[in-house]
Amino acid sequence: MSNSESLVIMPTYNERENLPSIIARLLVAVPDTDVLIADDNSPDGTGEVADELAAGDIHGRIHVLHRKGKEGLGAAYIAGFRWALERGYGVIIEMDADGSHPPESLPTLIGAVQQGADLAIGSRYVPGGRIENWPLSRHLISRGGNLYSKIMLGAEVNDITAGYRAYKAEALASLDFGTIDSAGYCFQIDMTWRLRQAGCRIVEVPITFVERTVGQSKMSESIFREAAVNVARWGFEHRASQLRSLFGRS
Ligand SMILES: Nc1nc2c(ncn2[C@@H]2O[C@H](COP(=O)(O)OP(=O)(O)OP(=O)(O)O)[C@@H](O)[C@H]2O)c(=O)[nH]1
Ligand SMILES: [Mg+2]
Repeated sequence: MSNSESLVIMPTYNERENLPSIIARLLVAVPDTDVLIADDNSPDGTGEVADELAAGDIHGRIHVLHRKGKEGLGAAYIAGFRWALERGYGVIIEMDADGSHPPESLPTLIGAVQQGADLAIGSRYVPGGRIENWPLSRHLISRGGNLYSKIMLGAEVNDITAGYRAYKAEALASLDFGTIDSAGYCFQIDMTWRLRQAGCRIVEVPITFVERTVGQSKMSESIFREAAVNVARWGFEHRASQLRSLFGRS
């Protein structure tokens, strides 16, 4: 067991230019937090950069999970969650490596979980939340995705697709990871929906989201389609189960 109470999981695929600076900022913002870099054998050598960062940290806070190949964000996070739960961390955080998620917001996110939230979402769509340097098309996609999820699922979460978030370990441990196969940002909706269905306490804290300046986005049409189809299915299943209970059948 580590001395740290919290662990930041950072999935990486071709982020060698972003990784050193984001890790440096993170360790300044939360010096008593550990980091797990979950790299999918990035062709650009991000995995080796991660190993060098780990070797260079005299406090031993940086850990690296080398995975075989690109399997998507969701699979990398699930491997990271298992790693974290085996080691007894109390607060487990998701964070991108591309600089979009300011490490300076980590104390607020971690604090929200320590004060009783099961999931604290770093939200762009609550008062105080902001987005920097997005073209109109990205605003429309993100707003549209959240609105669609709200209508389909009826969940009162303003930024359900957000990838910057902190979980209480017990809440994560209650989930059956084996049944989660969402790969893209649909994974974030999936996680939120499962916790909400389980009656968990979800809060949103405002963050400033900054568009990446270096490296390439992995956003794709198939990731978009996966989210649209899955959210519609979950919404339908939810409404069907509400109807069944209304008519007294389980
Ligand atoms: N391990 C692993 N990490 C991934 C994979 N796909 C994306 N990532 C990482 O997940 C984080 C988010 O991915 P991005 O490409 O920024 O995707 P996004 O944030 O939805 O898209 P943008 O907003 O355009 O940047 C980054 O740290 C990526 O390096 C993957 O298949 N495996
Ligand atoms: Mg990004």
